[in-house]
Amino acid sequence: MIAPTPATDSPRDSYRATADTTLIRGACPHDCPDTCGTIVEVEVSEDGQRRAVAFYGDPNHPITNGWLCGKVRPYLDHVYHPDRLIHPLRRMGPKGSGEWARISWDEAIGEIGDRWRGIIAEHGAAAILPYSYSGTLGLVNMGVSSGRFWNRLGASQLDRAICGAAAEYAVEATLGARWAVPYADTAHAKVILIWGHNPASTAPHFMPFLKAAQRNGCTVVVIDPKRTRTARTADWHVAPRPGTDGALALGMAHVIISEGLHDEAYLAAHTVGWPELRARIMEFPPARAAEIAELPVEDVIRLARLYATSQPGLIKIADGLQRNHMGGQTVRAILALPALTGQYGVRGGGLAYSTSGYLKWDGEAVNKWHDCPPPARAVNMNRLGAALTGEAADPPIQSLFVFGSNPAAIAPNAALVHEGLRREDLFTVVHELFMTDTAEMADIVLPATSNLEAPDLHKGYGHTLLRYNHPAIAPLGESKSNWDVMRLLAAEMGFAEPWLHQDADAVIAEVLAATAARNPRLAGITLERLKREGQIALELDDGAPFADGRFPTPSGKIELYSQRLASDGHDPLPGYSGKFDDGRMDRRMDRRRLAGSSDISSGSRRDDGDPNDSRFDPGDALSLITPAAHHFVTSSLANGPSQLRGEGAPFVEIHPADAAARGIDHGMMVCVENGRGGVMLRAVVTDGVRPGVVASPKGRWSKLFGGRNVNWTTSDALGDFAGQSTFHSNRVWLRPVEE
Ligand SMILES: Nc1nc2c(c(=O)[nH]1)N[C@H]1C(S)=C(S)[C@@H](COP(=O)(O)OP(=O)(O)OC[C@H]3O[C@@H](n4cnc5c(=O)[nH]c(N)nc54)[C@H](O)[C@@H]3O)O[C@H]1N2
Ligand SMILES: Nc1nc2c(c(=O)[nH]1)N[C@H]1C(S)=C(S)[C@@H](COP(=O)(O)OP(=O)(O)OC[C@H]3O[C@@H](n4cnc5c(=O)[nH]c(N)nc54)[C@H](O)[C@@H]3O)O[C@H]1N2
Ligand code: SF4
Ligand SMILES: [Mo]
Repeated sequence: MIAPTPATDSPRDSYRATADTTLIRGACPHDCPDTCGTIVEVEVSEDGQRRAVAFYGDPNHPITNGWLCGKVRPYLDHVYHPDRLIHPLRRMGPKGSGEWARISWDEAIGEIGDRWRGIIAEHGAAAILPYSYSGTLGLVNMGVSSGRFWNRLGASQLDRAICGAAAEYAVEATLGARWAVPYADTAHAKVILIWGHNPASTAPHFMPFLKAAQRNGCTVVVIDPKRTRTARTADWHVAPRPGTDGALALGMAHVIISEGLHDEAYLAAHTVGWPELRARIMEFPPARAAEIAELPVEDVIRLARLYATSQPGLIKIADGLQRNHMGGQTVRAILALPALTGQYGVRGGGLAYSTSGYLKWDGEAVNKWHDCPPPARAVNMNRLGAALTGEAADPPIQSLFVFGSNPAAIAPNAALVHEGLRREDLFTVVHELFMTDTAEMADIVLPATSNLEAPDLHKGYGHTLLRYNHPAIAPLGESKSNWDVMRLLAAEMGFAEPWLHQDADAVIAEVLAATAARNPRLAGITLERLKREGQIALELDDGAPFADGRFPTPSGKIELYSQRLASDGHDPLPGYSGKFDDGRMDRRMDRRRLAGSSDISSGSRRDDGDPNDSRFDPGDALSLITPAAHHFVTSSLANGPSQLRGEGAPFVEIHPADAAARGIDHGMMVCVENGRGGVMLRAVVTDGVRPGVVASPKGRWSKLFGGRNVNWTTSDALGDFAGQSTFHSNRVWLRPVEE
């Protein structure tokens, strides 16, 4: 397939094409709100071979603006990496031994079919678990490939709650939809609270807009236990203890109400539950909030006054903030602040979380539920280790099919995940570009295409642009896209439904048409136009989100008191429960305890720990957060030479006072451990983390660094809402080790 070249007559034309190359438009597939427009420069040899020779940001994409982040700029090194998997492989030695034999696709798919038919006969199709997440965010290769075939098969459903489930639930319950202030409207803000979010690394194209706002006189505050790259550019960095933001927000609300800075008229007109919330807020005087968050009370008061008196006031959050036991209620408490001050619907004020709610693909077109057996039981992806070692008992998981994810490196409680993956009776297939920590544990490895090699459609979650990804080059070796593998598996399993055999473009056209029939924001946006024009913006009203004062909740108002939460068994008011990880619990003890339990949704069993383990004195515990690495996207790109150079050796940041108390010097190797496991990291002694907190970025490939990463310590307990992961609720103990 030869993709068309982009238009070259645009007013801002600065493409670098030469007479010998073709330019192909694409979209960055990574889990990042910016969803950049990319340009691939392709050389076509005389015999028709296509080779990508340059890769850069599209100058005609209004968010990308001609530049890509440092992670993705060297993308051609990723595409042409010498370690790319290019043939299917079958395991020869014991699991994880690295002994492989090359096999054909026919053999690979035939063997998968044979194994699955046997498993289905004995246990039913629910004994097969697909595990996929954010390797690509494309409609076809993520959404549709994670739905249709698996639903038709009757496999276990995967509850995809590893990232932002609690915030999504909280925002939808409170405001009715995930709508966000556009990046460009940041210019109108007079104060911006960037709360538990690090856009300098995780949404880099927001930063020029933030700087422009600052030049306009906007005050920027970053609230983060770590002095991140974003915090360094802020006017004020506030560093609370992790997990205490709910109390901080309620304490700020207390100040706002006590000083009469709230907007009674707005609250009366646009909210439900204001009197009840008011009573709740009264439980959090600033002194109490300050004590919980371990901040000076003056800072709580100052922050509240600053936010309530500088308007428009924008609060920008992402998902790192809520990866703890109280993440959902934390977000609820924060969402109450713009309601108190009447900032929803004000241009440049209110909330910037995600734009995902403007366009949700038609679920039926994506998943074909009506043509499939009833959904089988769901397995929470955060509980993978537990599920593989007995928690998912009826039926037991006998086969795991991983694509677009690297659970051996990114899932919590890694020791238990590995214990599960080592099971001799577990038939594991991994579809990957590289021999990741997860692929190493497979029985069959299938080679996957990179983003340059397969078509797809992308929508941003930080903006409202849609962009088609034209394939630029042929698949490397024998690699195949996720969707092409689903089509092969469907044929192997004898499923004749045409919606399991369409090509990617037909899938896109169908989902677009089905979605457009219900969502006027897609009016007139067709596959043909997307292929021709580059990005197309959704049709949105001109005003700020919620400018008409209507919220798509059941009441039509902001639900400060949420009946939906009450019905789901949660505190219907924003609150703060003070629930933290214990850290002492041994993972095996936990599993034995679980053997008698059928409840996989509660996280409470983590609370009691093993108080007898003398290594773990509660008085010496530190709180470990594992934020985004600047140079990787979780574990994607974390095997790239320039990304690895940028990130350096795996490290943990620790405050000088905490380091001194443990005899840790800058540069020493330290053991970071708790009852779940441990990892060796290089100590970086810095006041860039607050006392009591240590920080080590997520995403390391264990196999490159002694076989372990920080997820050997993280907890697989679930958070307050929607089965949320709790990576940042993690208690650890540090000690120096001999080298
Ligand atoms: N460079 C890069 N970009 C990425 C990713 C990546 O791995 N690398 N990952 C992508 C993905 S999957 C996601 S979900 C997004 C995440 O985007 P972000 O949410 O911006 O990223 P995180 O680093 O996970 O978390 C943000 C910040 O929250 C802080 N934090 C942790 N716990 C707390 C707390 O209790 N309170 C407060 N106030 N702050 C807290 C951390 O120190 C961190 O600086 O980024 C995406 N973009
Ligand atoms: N300690 C700690 N761990 C965390 C987090 C944390 O905050 N702390 N954050 C969590 C979060 S927010 C997230 S979203 C998850 C992300 O975890 P994952 O969703 O697993 O994402 P990646 O680590 O990027 O791994 C994606 C894999 O998919 C592969 N891939 C890319 N494109 C394709 C494709 O087209 N087809 C196939 N078959 N494979 C492809 C890549 O090579 C890569 O190995 O990690 C979580 N892990
Ligand atoms: S990771 Fe984000 S900032 Fe980097 S190129 Fe992709 S979309 Fe753009
Ligand atoms: Mo994520």
